[in-house]
Amino acid sequence: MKLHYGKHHQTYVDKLNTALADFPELSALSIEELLKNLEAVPEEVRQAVRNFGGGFYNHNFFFDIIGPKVDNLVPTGGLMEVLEKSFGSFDNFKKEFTDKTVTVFGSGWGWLVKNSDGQLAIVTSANQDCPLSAGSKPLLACDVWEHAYYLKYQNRRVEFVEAFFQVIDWNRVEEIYNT
Ligand code: MN3
Repeated sequence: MKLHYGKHHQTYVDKLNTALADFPELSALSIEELLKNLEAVPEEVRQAVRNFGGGFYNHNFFFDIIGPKVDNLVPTGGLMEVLEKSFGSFDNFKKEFTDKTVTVFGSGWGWLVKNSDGQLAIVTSANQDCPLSAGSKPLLACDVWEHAYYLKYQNRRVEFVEAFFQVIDWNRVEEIYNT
């Protein structure tokens, strides 16, 4: 995690800043605004914003919703009801999230998102693509690039996602869901 945060995450931040150096009007926007309106970003830096901006946002999000010591392994507020309603049960949600996330082909992410119609959905994205660019609000993110798990889990992605579920800060996820 230290390597992931200090090196991989930092690289995205640095590369985004370099890419935007000649675009002060873009630097003035929040990363959310940039990713939500990728098509409005000048073509010469659009891919850089998509890759490095996505990498910056996605990692910030990922590190925000996990923690070394969590109080509860499932949501305790209204989000639990919504998950049960949307997926039948928390266990079903966890199974579907895990199945979809471990089968991401190549590098990418597994997400729980709230779509613009208010429905929850489990989606995946390739590379550093972000659900914000598809009009969805991220609620939960699991990084399944090899750099996220290979040092400790080698090819055992399922074990990594299982471990991820032990460190999700559901109180934080609930906050994000409610804002
Ligand atoms: Mn990563």
